[in-house]
Amino acid sequence: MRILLVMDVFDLKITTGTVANATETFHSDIGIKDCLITAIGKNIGEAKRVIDATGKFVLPGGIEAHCHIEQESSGGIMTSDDYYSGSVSAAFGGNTCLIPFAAQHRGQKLHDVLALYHSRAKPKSVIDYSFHLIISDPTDEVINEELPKIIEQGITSFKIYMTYDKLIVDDQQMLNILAAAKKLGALTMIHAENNAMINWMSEKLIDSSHQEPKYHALSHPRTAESEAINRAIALSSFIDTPILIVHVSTEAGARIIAKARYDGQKVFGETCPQYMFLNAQTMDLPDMQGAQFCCSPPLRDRASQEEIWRCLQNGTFQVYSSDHAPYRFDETGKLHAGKKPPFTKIANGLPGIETRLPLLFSEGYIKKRITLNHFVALAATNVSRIYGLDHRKGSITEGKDADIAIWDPEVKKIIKAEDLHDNMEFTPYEGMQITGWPETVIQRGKIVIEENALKVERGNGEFIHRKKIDCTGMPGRLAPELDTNENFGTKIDI
Ligand code: DUC
Ligand code: ZN
Ligand code: ZN
Repeated sequence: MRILLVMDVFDLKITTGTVANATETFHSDIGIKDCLITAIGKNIGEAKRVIDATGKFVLPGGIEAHCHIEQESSGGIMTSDDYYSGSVSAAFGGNTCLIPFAAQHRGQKLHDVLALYHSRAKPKSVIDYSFHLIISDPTDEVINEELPKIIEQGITSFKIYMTYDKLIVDDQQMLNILAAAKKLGALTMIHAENNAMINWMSEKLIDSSHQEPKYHALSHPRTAESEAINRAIALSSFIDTPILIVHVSTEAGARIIAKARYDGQKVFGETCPQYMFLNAQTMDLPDMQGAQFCCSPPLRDRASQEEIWRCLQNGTFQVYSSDHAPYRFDETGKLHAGKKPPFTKIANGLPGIETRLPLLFSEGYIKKRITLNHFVALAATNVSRIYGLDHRKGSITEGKDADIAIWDPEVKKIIKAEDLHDNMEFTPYEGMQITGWPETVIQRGKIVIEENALKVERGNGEFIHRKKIDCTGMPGRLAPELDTNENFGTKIDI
């Protein structure tokens, strides 16, 4: 009896908050012991430490599932954030888990790529992490020998590019990767833009001396995105394997995803804050400042912002990620090719890992465009399921990691670059007024952020082994030409 009493003492208890998951909201205390949520209810017992969350929202820690941290671009430019500053910034923005990219450049072995990214993340990340693997060189050895080992190491998602001359995979290579993903239980993320259209437009613009940053937007036409999304879906549904189209910027692209889902194909969609909160007008700022807003796909117009919002509200997009790709406004980043480079030589990407959730909370939940539960789904729960983390993360449930963000829904802030914790000197969201911010962030029961201060050492984060994608309950069928019941019994080994 005595022993039981001792065991009942929690390491931490969060009391009287409004707790929300993706499916319910309730008032309850939460008990945490040995890194896990072990009790949810009233009168749950004593704790060594108590956090009074009266008037606060107690939510699952955010999972940032698309960010570029300590990653060299295909042009050899390093992001300004390493695993320390990137993870600290993520934590201040209410996240407790990251899935950045481990990028294979051509000629590299996957084993070496992963060893490199593990060595970057392990000593520095203050929150838990995994990696998505970028595949740019799908040789037979990569497909047949290396990928199976990667999956066994708990890395169960790949990203491929349909554009960028040094990353692009052609349609046949895509089929090889998609087939491997199907066999291995991986999800393939796709950067869908038509490379030829981009190169063709870029040449025309540069040849006619239109080289300022704003022309980056014109060089990536909307149709380049929709054509590539169509093709990606055609290829993946041919072999009936799930894909996720990342950073969708257009209504046309979103409609193709919505239709494919309606038609029973295994397709997920992601969008990002920049397509909801920004538009291409800022790319015309003087003195090269427009370079700060160059990302791919590019910012669109005001009407697009509304359309992307609508597709987030109606569920076309299940994933909302920052696509944090931080390049400073200097020769280490945006202006690496000189003080006034043509738009084709400006580093591509925007920072936003810390502002992702506060922007959605304020503009989405506070302004009643989404419910609190939908906010939680987009912050954490959907990606925990899609990317195989839900055995540990993504909801406030007994037995799961005690990864929790306590939000003050009333605090008002103005976003300023100087207040953020990434290694950037600008934010594209400078001056935006925000209501609500995460004030306490807890990882596996340990306080990471409290009273605007970091409370853990570098290396506090752990690598999380992810599950394979579970296609149970997803619609979709193999193309008849591949199906032995329909193709004269021909066995085609995919
Ligand atoms: N793709 C990304 O996913 N992020 C930044 C730039 C890009 O092209
Ligand atoms: Zn991309
Ligand atoms: Zn990205």
